[in-house]
Amino acid sequence: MEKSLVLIKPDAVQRGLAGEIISRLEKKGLKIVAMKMLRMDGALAQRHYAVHTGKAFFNDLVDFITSGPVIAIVFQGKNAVEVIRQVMGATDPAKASSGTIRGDFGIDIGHNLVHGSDSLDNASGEIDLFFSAEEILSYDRDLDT
Ligand code: DAT
Ligand code: MG
Repeated sequence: MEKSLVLIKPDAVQRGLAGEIISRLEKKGLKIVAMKMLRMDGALAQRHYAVHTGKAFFNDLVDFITSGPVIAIVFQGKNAVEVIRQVMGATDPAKASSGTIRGDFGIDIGHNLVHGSDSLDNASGEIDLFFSAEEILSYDRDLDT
């Protein structure tokens, strides 16, 4: 079963939207298998967003993601990577469809509330940045059977 990394970004924590975001992903059917709150430092931010190094928005992105606490969550489920991207909506909240997290709660591409891994390969690398193997739990839920 696929696993993907979600970050509830500093703007969502500040605005009291953490529960709403977790709830939407949980209600979709995804299972939380790891979760922690942390303040990312510059080194972690640069590694997490390494693919964007050198882009015009990179420094603002690192400043933003380190500006306050985030909640890092590993969600597990069928097609978790793609399903999470659908529930999140398009990168630019101004263009994201209504009914998605970004479409319903955001307007600014630099403050788009939530991160979700964009491929299975990247999910695995991103999960390893935030969690040790022991922090990722394996358990059954009644609704999965
Ligand atoms: P996503 O978060 O949807 O995977 P991404 O990986 O292309 O999007 O970019 C990472 C983050 O960088 C994104 O969530 C918000 C910011 N970002 C992307 N493109 C941007 C742009 N053109 N201007 C400002 N910030 C941008
Ligand atoms: Mg991305």
